[in-house]
Amino acid sequence: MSTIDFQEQFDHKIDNDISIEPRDWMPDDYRKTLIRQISQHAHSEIVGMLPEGNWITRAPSLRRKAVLLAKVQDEAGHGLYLYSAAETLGITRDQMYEQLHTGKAKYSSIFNYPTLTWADMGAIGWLVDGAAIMNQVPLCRTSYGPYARAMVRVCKEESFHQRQGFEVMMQLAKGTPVQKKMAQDALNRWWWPALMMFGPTDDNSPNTAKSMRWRIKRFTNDELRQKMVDVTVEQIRLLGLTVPDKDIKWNEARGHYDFGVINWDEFYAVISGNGPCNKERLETRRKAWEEGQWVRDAAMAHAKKRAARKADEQSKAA
Ligand code: BYC
Repeated sequence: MSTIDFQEQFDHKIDNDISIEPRDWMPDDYRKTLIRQISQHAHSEIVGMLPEGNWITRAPSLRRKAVLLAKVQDEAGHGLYLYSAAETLGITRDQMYEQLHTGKAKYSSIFNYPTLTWADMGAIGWLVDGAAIMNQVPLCRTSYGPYARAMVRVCKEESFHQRQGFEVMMQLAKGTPVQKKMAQDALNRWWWPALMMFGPTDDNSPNTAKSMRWRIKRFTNDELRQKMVDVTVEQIRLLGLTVPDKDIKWNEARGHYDFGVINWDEFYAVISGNGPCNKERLETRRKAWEEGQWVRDAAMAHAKKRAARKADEQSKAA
C-alpha cells in the first residue's frame, strides 16, 4: 500500500471513531504528539506522588494515613500504565526517564507547588484530582487505543481520590474555626494553579487544533476549564467556603460562571522550570533513580541467571 492509502485508512478510522492501535500505520506527527502527551501524563503521575507523599508520616489518624498511602500508590500504578501505553509507540521507558531527569520533558505544573498543611491533602484530592477527572474522562474516548484503555481504570481511581479529598475538606470546613481557616487557606492557594492545569488559553495552545482533529482531545483547554469552574463553585458554596476570585459571577446569558484573569506569567514560569518546587521535585526523582540503580542491576542479574538456568534445562531435556 502507498502512503496515501495508509493515510486514507488512518483518516477513515479517525473520522469513524475506530481506535488506532500500536501496529497500525499513523502519521509521524500523530505518534510524536501522543508520545509527548502520554509521557508528560505519566511523569505527572510519578512526580505527583511527591507533594502528597510528604504528608503520609504526618496524617492525623491511622485511617487517614491508610487512605493517603493507597492514593499515592494508585498514582504510581497510573504512571506505570501510562509508561506502558507510551512504549507501544516506540519510545523506551529509559528514554522517557532520561527526558524527565534532564528537564527536557514536562510534567503537570500543579506539582511544583508546596504542600504546607494537612488541608492541602484535601485540596489536592478535591481540586487536582477533580481537574484530572474533568480532563481524563473524555480521554477514555481518545483515538489511540492503549491510552484510552489505560484512562478507563485511571478515571475510576481518580473518582475515589476526588471524593476522599472532598471529604477531608468537608471535615475541616465544619470543624473548629482554626480548621475551617486552614481549609480556606488551602483553597486559596490551590484554586488558581488547579485552573492552570488545563493548559494555556485556546488562542495560545499550539497543540489543540491538531489534537482535536485527530480526536486525541475531545474538548479544548478553555472548555474543560470552564466546566471545572462551573462544577467547583457550587461545591465551594456547599462547603461554606469562599471562592478565591472576586470576579466570579454567574452569567445568565452564557449559562456559565465568569471568572477572573489567570496569572499566565506564573503558569509559564512554572512550566519552564521556575516554579516554587521545580528544582526540589526533579532532584528527588533523580536521586531516586540513582539510588535505585542497585535494584535494577540485581533484577537484571536475576533475570539473566533464570534465563541461563532455563536454557540449560532445555538443552539437557533435548
Ligand atoms: N503543565 O498546546 P497545549 C494527574 C504544555 S496528572 C505543564 O495546550 P496540549 C494527577 C504542553 O505540554 C495531570 N505543561 O498542549 C496525578 C505544551 O508543551 P510542549 C496531568 C503544560 O498537550 C497525581 C505547551 O504547554 N494530566 O492527573 O494540547 C495526582 C502548550 O500547551 C500544562 C495530563 O497530562 C500544564 N498544566 O494540552 C493527582 C492529562 N499545560 O510539549 C492528579 C493529559 C500545557 O508543546 N494531557 N502544558 O512544549 C492533556 O490533556 C494535555 O496535554 C494538556 C495540555 C491539557 C495538559
